[in-house]
Amino acid sequence: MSTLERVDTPPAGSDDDHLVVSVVIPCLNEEENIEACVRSALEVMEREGIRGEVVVADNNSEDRSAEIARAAGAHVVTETRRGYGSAYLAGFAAARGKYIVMGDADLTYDFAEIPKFVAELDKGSELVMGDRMDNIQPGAMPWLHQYVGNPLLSGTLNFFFKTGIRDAHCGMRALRRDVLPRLDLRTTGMEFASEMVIRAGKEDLKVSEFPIDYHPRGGTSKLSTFRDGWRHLRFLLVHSPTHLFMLPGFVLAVLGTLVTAISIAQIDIFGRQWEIHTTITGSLLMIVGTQVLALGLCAHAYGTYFMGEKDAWFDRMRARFRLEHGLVLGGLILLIGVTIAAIIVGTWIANGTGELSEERLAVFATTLVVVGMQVFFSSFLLSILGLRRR
Ligand SMILES: Nc1nc2c(ncn2[C@@H]2O[C@H](COP(=O)(O)OP(=O)(O)OP(=O)(O)O)[C@@H](O)[C@H]2O)c(=O)[nH]1
Ligand SMILES: [Mg+2]
Repeated sequence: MSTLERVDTPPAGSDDDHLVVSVVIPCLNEEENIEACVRSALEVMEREGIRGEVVVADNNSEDRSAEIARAAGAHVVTETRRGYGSAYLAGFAAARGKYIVMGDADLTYDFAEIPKFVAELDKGSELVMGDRMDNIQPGAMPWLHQYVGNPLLSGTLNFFFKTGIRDAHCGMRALRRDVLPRLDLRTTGMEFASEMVIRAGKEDLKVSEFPIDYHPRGGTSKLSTFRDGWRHLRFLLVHSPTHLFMLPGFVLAVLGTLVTAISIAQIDIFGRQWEIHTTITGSLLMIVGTQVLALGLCAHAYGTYFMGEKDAWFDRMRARFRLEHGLVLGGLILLIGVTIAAIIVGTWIANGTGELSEERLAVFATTLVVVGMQVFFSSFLLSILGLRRR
């Protein structure tokens, strides 16, 4: 018997299931803890009259986790590809309940909270998050995670994606199983926790959050502080071209333009004029800023056309601007650069091709030519990315 009330329930995968809850537990070498986790989840559901099952997604554990989980009453599925996300994806595929409650196999979370998660889903939430932040028991979380890693990653996630979730990496959460196709989760590692919250935000799911306790772990941690922290951060960055490219690109381009303008106009700052070295710095900043902006636009286009991202800002931009606008803008910038260069050469010839000391202006003219070409060709690349769009 792998589930409660299995007797009258149809086989796995059937739509006629009447199971309300599937508790899905990812498990990698947790033989010290898994029995207590499975039993407590089954017991609380039985006590509260919740028709439920426990699915243990075993990540090919090398210890006795799988057989212990099975003996304790869980339905065990094996996922050979390692990773927290891989384990969950396999567990979700096997789950049959209307709701899914997620929790680690390490006794850090209290499965007695299951009814509260169910009540929130019954009230209309589509994703319910636990919030550990005010109830972390002594020894439950290393200080580096509690005071640096978690606030930094949750802060970055909320700055980028405005989810408003306080504890975005909490491992105890619950969701309606029918929102899984909309979430379309894909990541295989610990960043799965971030992916779910971000996707829920993008899909405008009804999300609620309530405080839960976080207890010290049994057995050994599978979390690698820097590797897993970086996987989270990398995920946040590559899913937000606005913060990865557009903002830094904009700052670099504006700064470069300012620095170049100040040195060309010979404006005194700090009691001295900025000379050729400053112009070169400004010029390089302008070029790299333009490049980063162009990469950002291409990343937005890729997300919109190939990854089904709903990107209101990019949609407004592409409704307003066409390829020809980019070509005209690039051509204009290039033309201004060429004109300035022609004036420098013309004046020099008119003065009898003698001394030439228009370095700052020459750097500026060259910069405009380069930037103009960047805009021109990037516009074509953007257009190419949109060729196969539906
Ligand atoms: N890290 C990790 N966890 C896995 C993997 N496969 C399954 N798991 C399970 O996923 C859950 C989360 O892993 P934990 O080691 O508890 O990570 P954590 O909760 O972020 O950190 P702790 O504070 O140490 O509990 C546990 O139940 C693991 O057994 C895997 O490949 N990597
Ligand atoms: Mg854990």
